[in-house]
Parts: sequence; C-alpha cells; structure tokens
Amino acid sequence: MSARFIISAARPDQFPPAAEPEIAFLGRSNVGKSSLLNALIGSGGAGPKAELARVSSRPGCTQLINFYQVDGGYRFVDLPGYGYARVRPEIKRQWKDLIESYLVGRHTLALAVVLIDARRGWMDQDLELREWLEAHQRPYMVAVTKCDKLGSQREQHRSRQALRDGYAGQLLECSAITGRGVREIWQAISKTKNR
Ligand SMILES: Nc1nc2c(ncn2[C@@H]2O[C@H](COP(=O)(O)OP(=O)(O)OP(=O)(O)O)[C@@H](O)[C@H]2O)c(=O)[nH]1
Ligand SMILES: [Mg+2]
Repeated sequence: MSARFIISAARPDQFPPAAEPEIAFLGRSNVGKSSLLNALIGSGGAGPKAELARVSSRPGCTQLINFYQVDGGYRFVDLPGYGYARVRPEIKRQWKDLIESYLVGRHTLALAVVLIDARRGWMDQDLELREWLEAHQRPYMVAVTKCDKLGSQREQHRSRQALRDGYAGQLLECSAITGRGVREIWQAISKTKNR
C-alpha cells in the first residue's frame, strides 16, 4: 500500500478539489488518529512501516487538516484532535470550525472513522461528535484504539462494557502497535465504494 501527502489545509479554501472518496479520522487529541492512518497505509507492504502522518506523544500534534492520496482510489484525511485542554479557546474554536466545515461541506466524505481510547471510553466531546454525525447523516464507524494497553482480561471486559453503554453499533477493536483491527478497517473502507 502506498500513499502520498497532498496538502495541509488551515482553511476550507485550501482543501484540495474533491475527487476520490475520502476516509476521515476523527477523535480526541492524542487518541492515535495519525498512528492508525500510518498503520493502515503501512499494512500489506514490505519493508519498514510507512510513517506518513506525524505522530507525537504531545497532544495537539495535528493542527491542520492533512490530505493523503492512497492506493486504491481513496484519500485519507487526518483531522486535528479535539478536547486538548491546553489550547487557547480561540484556537479551539478555529479547529472546531475547520473540522465542522470539512464534515458539513465535503460531499466526497465516504466514511468517518471515530477513534475512542479503549482505556478512557466515551467522553463528552466524543458523544457530541457522534450525535452530530448522526444528526447530519454522515457515515461513520467507531474504532477503539490502544487496545494493546489493556493488560488483563478484566480490563478488557470493563472497557468493552463501558463502551457498550448507550451504543449499540459496531465497535472495532484495534491497535496501531500490534496491527489489530487494521484488516477490518480496510474491509469497512472497501465497502464504502459499493454504497
Ligand atoms: N500503545 C499504543 N500507543 C499508541 C497507539 N496509537 C497511538 N499511540 C501513541 O499515542 C500517541 C499519540 O498518537 P498520535 O497518532 O499522534 O495521536 P493523534 O490522535 O494523531 O493526536 P493529535 O494529532 O494530537 O490529535 C503517540 O505517542 C503514539 O505512539 C496504539 O494503538 N497503542
Ligand atoms: Mg495527529
């Protein structure tokens, strides 16, 4: 699988002209959006894993909307994370507006992958996003990330139970470290073309 960077957009007028179906990665700051995007692109290829999107242990790493052209006729869209407390309110507002203008206006958006940290579960802004996506009828799936960090069976069970609370849809367990769930996300992505 190969991919190339297209552009970073700070404003809607910098979005590239709409073309192929887009898969957007959404979630709290530091949840692992850029890592999952890299894992999806790195899967299936020989040699070292691709590190296309910048990953950082510091929240707020991705501040612009980054577009990537991916083999197979897709684009991946890495969005800035929400919920990072140490960002000035006016910057938070700007990110929110940028994310919303993408979600509202982008008719090529084929699937939003909403990432939830397995150890944290649904947080207020995740619930807000989910409601928003449902109200605006945007297709989305939920990927539960960092599952490798759940050590014991008990922790796994507790995490699943918490995530199930109030959500009956599919929860795809994954890890950018072990590659778990990557194949299943690719399957969901390929289905978007047949919709
Ligand atoms: N153990 C583990 N660590 C992960 C996983 N995914 C991401 N991380 C780590 O979590 C941190 C944040 O990852 P990013 O991919 O930069 O997160 P992001 O959601 O893109 O963050 P922002 O761009 O700030 O919104 C990094 O230190 C990653 O190495 C995972 O599945 N398992
Ligand atoms: Mg990022």
